[in-house]
Amino acid sequence: VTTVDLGLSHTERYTTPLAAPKAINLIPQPAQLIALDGIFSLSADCVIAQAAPEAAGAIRWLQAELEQQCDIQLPLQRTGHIHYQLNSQLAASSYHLLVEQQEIWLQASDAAGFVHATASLLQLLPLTAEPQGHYAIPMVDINDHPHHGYRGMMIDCARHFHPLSRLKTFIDHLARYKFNTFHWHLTDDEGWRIEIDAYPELTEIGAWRGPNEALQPQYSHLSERYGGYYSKAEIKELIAYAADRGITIIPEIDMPGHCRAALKSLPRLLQDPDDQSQYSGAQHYTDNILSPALTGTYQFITNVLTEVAALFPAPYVHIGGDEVPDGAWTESPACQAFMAKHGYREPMELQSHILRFANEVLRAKGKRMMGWEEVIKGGGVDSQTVIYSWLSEQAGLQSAQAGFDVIMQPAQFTYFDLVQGYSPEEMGVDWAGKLPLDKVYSYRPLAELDPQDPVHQHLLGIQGALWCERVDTQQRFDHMIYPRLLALAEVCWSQPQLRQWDDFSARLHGQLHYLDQAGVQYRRCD
Ligand code: TNX
Repeated sequence: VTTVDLGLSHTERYTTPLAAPKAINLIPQPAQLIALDGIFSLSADCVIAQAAPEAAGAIRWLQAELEQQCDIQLPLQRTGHIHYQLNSQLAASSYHLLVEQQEIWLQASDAAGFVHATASLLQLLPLTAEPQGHYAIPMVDINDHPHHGYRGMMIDCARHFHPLSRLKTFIDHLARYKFNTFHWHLTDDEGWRIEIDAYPELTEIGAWRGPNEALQPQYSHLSERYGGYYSKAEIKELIAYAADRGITIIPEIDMPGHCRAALKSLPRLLQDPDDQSQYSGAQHYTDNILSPALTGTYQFITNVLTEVAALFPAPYVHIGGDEVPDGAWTESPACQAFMAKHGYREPMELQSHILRFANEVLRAKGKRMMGWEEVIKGGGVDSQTVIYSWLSEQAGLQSAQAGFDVIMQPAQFTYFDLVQGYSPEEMGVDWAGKLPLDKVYSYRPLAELDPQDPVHQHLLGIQGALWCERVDTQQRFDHMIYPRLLALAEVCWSQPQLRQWDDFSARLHGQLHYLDQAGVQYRRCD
């Protein structure tokens, strides 16, 4: 065993992976890794020992991955070589992984810990078998725990529809890199992607573009319908699939802005016929905002959120709340009367009115509301609302200082729709600058704050986001996400003092071989 002293306390003693007998390229970097001499030979003769119910999902995931990667089907029997053991001494989400010559031990105190231990084991698995047919897993002793509790990725499935199979593969990768949350952006101006029993129009109309349809005139030249939605059965399937892999799915129903698909699908309920307001949002839509003055708006919110709350087991629902532009609601007699009735002076108070209503619906269903940072405008929402800060690091700091729990998703460091290099052919937007891999890696949330400042308690974690205005194919999806996802994984998980760019780049090469084998069309590194 070669131990390298990095000047850390003895509890943080760390062995650099470079000292391992075989290259160990774990991402994210674990808190403590000791490389041992020798290998465990994994073959079709290996057996997984039956374990506590907390390990059931992780075991199913291990079996699925080994079948896919190695064509090996490991049985589950009373005794075996691979042991999932409950260890109540370990903190939530942390794990101990010990690979010995004859046995593998995965210890955790909860389902999340077992999944993360499995992720490390899967990363130790070589890409090719030895000539004798077995896979040589290097012997290691790993003690590991996450730095940030919430480690998420948002995918915009509204601007373009991503088929369920694409999302499943993506969830496999989220789990492999120890994320624990998938934020599912299901509705927007360009599409409504979730089946709602109360309003079949939302998916009959709102999920499709072209030919000759009202939703997106610029796509009316298309000769075939283009788009899609997720049925409730498919959503349940994805929730269960993600749950095995330790991933919670948080649904987002964006309101009161970004609602064009809903408005065009349900004009009888949602359209204010006398609204002459002139506005144009960030994406130039002039007709995408729910009206606070229509009873239909509240019926719609109640019915949709009730079905969403029943479908998703997560304790949270995200209600959007972003990008309502100036000018909204200003030239509507109904909105003016509504403002006078409630004594509101600013149009933004109307947004708060709608969001507070949504919050009541969710609270009655036992759910906590989440929203983009603009939800604190115009009188704002309940202080229990979780705020996703996206415009800047500074805005996140302010929300946390105001007492909100925050998820940091600053565009400058976490928006994977941003270009990632300097060539003019580079795909992506640059309204928040360029976002090369090393910039993602450099992100430190709330770094300006004194480490002892109690405001840190309001930082729940970090999220990356793929907005998909321009992401319509698997190739583009992969190109924008990978390998930046791996840099973000380490930002989310690893202890800050263990994060070193050169070391990460070296380990990344090992992971890129895996992505190649898995057919991921990642952006080549410079
Ligand atoms: C801002 S971030 C948006 C999205 C866009 C994205 C493009 C946020 C809450 N809203 O609607 O797709 O910028 O980068």
